[in-house]
Order: sequence, then structure tokens, then C-alpha cells
Amino acid sequence: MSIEIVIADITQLNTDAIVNAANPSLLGGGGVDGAIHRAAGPELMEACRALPQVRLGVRCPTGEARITPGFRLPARYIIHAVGPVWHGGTHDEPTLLAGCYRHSMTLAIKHGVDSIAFPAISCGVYGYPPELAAPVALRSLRDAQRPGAPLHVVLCCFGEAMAAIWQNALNDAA
Ligand code: AR6
Repeated sequence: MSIEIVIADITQLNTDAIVNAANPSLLGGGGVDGAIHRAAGPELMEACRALPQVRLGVRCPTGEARITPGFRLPARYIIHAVGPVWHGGTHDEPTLLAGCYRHSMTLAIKHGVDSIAFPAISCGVYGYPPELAAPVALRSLRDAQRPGAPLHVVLCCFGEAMAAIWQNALNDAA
């Protein structure tokens, strides 16, 4: 499995799947979620709405993921992962964040995805410090390696400062 860091708008990437940093309703929001819904078109909202609720208003619990088609995106699939809100690190945030990457990789394997791009889940509105999120993400991705796992993983950063943090974590993990 190769891991590459790129600075890009994730909606423009040509990977087989892209991951969305969603909220439990899966009905859109701001940040990367808003950008993905705008680029994928209104069919995405319909597909999300059709996913079953596990409880009122919750289609995807925190730390899990769900999959839809990519609709108007270059990517064939969108995997919607719900990261934790950062509450100081004592509310299971690392376990829940690792769960996003693990569940996303499991769905990717199930759907024969050979390349996948992740945004910095939870590192925007949800406030997870990227210096702490990056090593958690990288460990979870490494743990998810098995036959059939995507050969190419792209960590899509929205700006140079974020990319530098993820590159440092990647160097440290090497
Ligand atoms: N491509 C790649 N990365 C992006 C893009 C983009 N087009 N746009 C933003 N980012 P956030 P979260 C980066 O806030 O923290 C939504 O409202 C951004 O700079 O999108 O998991 C959801 O509905 C940051 O580094 O996601 C939830 O309510 C990273 O993506 C909530 O926000 C994640 O920032 C989820 O918050």
C-alpha cells in the first residue's frame, strides 16, 4: 500500500473512492461535506436520505462509515465517515477517529476499491488537532492492510500547513 500526501480539493481527485468528513445525519453540512455534496449533485442527498437511520436522525454513528455512489464526481464511490468532535482527547476521540479510517477501508475492500482519498477527518469544524489526528490515522491505515485493500491511499490536505503536518507524521511513522 502506498500512502501519498497531496494538496487538493478532494472533489477533483480521480481516485476510485473519496472519503467525506460527514456528520451523523449524513444530510450534508459545511467544509468538505458541503463541497462534496455540491460537486456530486442532488442525487447524493437522495442516496444519503435513503440510508437507514440507526436511531432518530443518525444514519452513521461517530467512528463508522457508509458508502454511496459518487454521482457527478470523478470518483466511483463516496465513503461517508463521521469523525469525533474534539473534547480535549478524553472522550475516546482517538479510538473513534481510528474507527473512521478502519471502517472506510473495510468498505473499500468490500467494494473492490483500488485507490482511495481521505480528507483530514475531524480536523476542521470538529476541532481535532491535526498533529494528533495524523498519527492516529496513519496507524489505523497501516493496521487495515490486508489482501484486497486499496493499493493507493491519498491523504488529501486542504493547504500547505495541513500537508506539512501530515508529511511530518508520515516521516515519523516510516
Ligand atoms: N477538499 C479537501 N479537504 C477539504 C475541503 C476540500 N474541498 N474542504 C475542506 N477541507 P471539515 P470535520 C478540509 O470541517 O472537522 C461538516 O459541516 C478542511 O480544511 O470539513 O470532520 C460536516 O457536515 C479540514 O482540514 O470536517 C460535519 O458537521 C478537513 O477538510 C463537520 O463539518 C476537515 O474539515 C465535520 O467536521
